[in-house]
Amino acid sequence: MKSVVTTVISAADAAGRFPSGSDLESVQGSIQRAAARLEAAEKLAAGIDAVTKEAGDLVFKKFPYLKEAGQAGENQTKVDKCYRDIKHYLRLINYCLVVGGTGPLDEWGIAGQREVYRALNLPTAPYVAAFEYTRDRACAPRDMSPQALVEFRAYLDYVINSLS
Ligand SMILES: CCC1=C(C)/C(=C/C2=NC(=C\c3[nH]c(/C=C4\NC(=O)[C@H](C)[C@H]4CC)c(C)c3CCC(=O)O)/C(CCC(=O)O)=C2C)NC1=O
Repeated sequence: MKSVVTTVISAADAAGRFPSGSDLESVQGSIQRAAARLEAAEKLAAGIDAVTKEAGDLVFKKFPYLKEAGQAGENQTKVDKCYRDIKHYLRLINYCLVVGGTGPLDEWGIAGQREVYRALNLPTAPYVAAFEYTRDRACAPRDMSPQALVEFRAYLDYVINSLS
């Protein structure tokens, strides 16, 4: 799985050299932020059901048309899949916080997502709204420390950008 460490090592290996000073600086920067990331991962895991519910509720409040016939939230099965999708992304964000890189999101969440949503006729704006809401609602020190919140928000922004 891709992380800052594997990325640096494989780039150096491909070039047949030792990691450079700036390579090592980026590894060191990531390790220095590890405590904040692990705190964010722990707090997110503890609150994942509540965070998912709030974000999903926001989606159907902000886009009530989704519950109309023929739309992506027209029945309970589809509504449940929507909340499930939000939780999938949050779980992948949790993995990224642990790994210290975007590998889990890139490999399991983002690769192919556009094709899937296009094929299923799912609008992406509601996903964006869900994660923007989560990003803006999360608050330090109530939910986690300011440093942990920076790390959590960075991956939320990464998901938002991938869907925007
Ligand atoms: C781990 C990474 C991962 C992701 C991200 C993922 C997404 C994902 N969401 C799906 C479906 C779905 N996703 C939704 C979601 C929504 N409904 C709404 O009203 C909103 C617009 C939206 C929530 C924000 C719906 C309704 C379906 C079913 C669509 C259908 O059957 O027509 C499907 C098709 C397979 C299925 O029906 O389960 C995938 C692959 N699967 C994965 O494994």
